[in-house]
Amino acid sequence: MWQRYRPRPLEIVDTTLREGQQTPLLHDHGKYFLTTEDKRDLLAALIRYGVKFIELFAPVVGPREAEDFVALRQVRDELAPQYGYTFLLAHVRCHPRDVEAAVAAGFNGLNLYFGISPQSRAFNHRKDTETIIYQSRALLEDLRREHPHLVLRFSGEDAFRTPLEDLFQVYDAVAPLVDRLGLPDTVGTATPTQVAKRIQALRARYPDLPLEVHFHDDRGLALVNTLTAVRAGAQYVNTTLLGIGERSGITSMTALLFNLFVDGDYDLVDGYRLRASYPINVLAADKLRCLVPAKEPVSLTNRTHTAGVHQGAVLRHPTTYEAHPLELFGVDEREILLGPLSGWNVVHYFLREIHGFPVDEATAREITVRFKALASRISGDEPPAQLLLRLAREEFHLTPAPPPPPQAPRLLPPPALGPRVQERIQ
Ligand code: HCA
Ligand code: CU
Repeated sequence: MWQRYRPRPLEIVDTTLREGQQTPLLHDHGKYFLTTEDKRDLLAALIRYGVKFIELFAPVVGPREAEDFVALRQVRDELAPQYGYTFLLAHVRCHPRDVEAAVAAGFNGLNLYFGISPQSRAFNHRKDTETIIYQSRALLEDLRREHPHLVLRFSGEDAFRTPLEDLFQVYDAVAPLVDRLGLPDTVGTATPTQVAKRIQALRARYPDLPLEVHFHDDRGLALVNTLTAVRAGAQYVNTTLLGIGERSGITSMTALLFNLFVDGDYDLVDGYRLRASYPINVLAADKLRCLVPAKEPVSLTNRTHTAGVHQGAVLRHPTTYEAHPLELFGVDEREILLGPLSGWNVVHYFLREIHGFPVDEATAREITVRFKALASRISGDEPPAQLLLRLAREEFHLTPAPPPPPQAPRLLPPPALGPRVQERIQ
């Protein structure tokens, strides 16, 4: 299968079900782990999205993971006729026992990792470079001999705190035995400049081996580092849905594809169902019992407007404050939140177009002055819409007119607000 697959210019190696399950958010929201059902749904969504490489925990991690693999393999097999084959990869330490269990379980490949950084060597496995090389080579030689069909990747954990000579020493030894080399920024220390340099150095030394990158977001640089790595020639990228992962997580899949698209790298996003980006984020958020994070670029947040000036302009023409084609990524609606910062435009729109009050612009401005004066009282007991309706009725003695004959709303050149927006604005 692997030998016959022609990798695309950018291959997402999704690790939502491995790295993603290490997110503290699962604890914050009292969920702790993804159920088998959750995992099946997420895997199916990723396969439909166009992801061909999925990283899972190795079976040695625990009985739950081992059992779930059987269910996940079934999902993959069921979807293969329609969506093509998806490679399920086990994330494993370079330990013969761990590796044997993953191979016996029926994984298509192994994402092997071994810490080479001074920190890993001193405080993690306590092995010197010679031992790392000896053990990794022995394991890989056996694997290559016994299971030539497996996809093999080798990563030096904490690669960006590993001196380049040390990385080269180990990678030189394993390179002839693997399908690709990984470069994980385990603790999120890397900067784009360092990333570009390292990728170039590895590309020059191993011109025939694809590189795989994995960036943690401790400095908030995961996305820009990933973009830099891809542009410097990394072909495989580890991502998760919503960017979830250990600590602040890694690169979000949809954030990456969205940015590549916005920058015009269409060949790199080819093969991914971009329109399913927002729905897949909502699915992941739902599984975590949270909302799509506000910092996720492919979010409804990025089509939500609260300040009066913004709202007025967006009602006139959305491009004033929406620069990106988020609708191509499945964010089909926008929200204009009626609230303490809203101006007369939205008050007018809300009362007239949504609630049918016969209110002219001058009255809308007067109502807005009252609404703003009382804005500090807005609370869960009397939310903004309720306050505004009360003012219109009680202080301005307005009553809604019978619904007008259907016609395009006056303020909106294109029909700018979706049904959901109307709900939110009410
Ligand atoms: C970890 C391991 C890892 C592995 C990445 C990889 C990292 O959880 O410590 O295998 O490429 O960030 O180094 O996620
Ligand atoms: Cu990681």
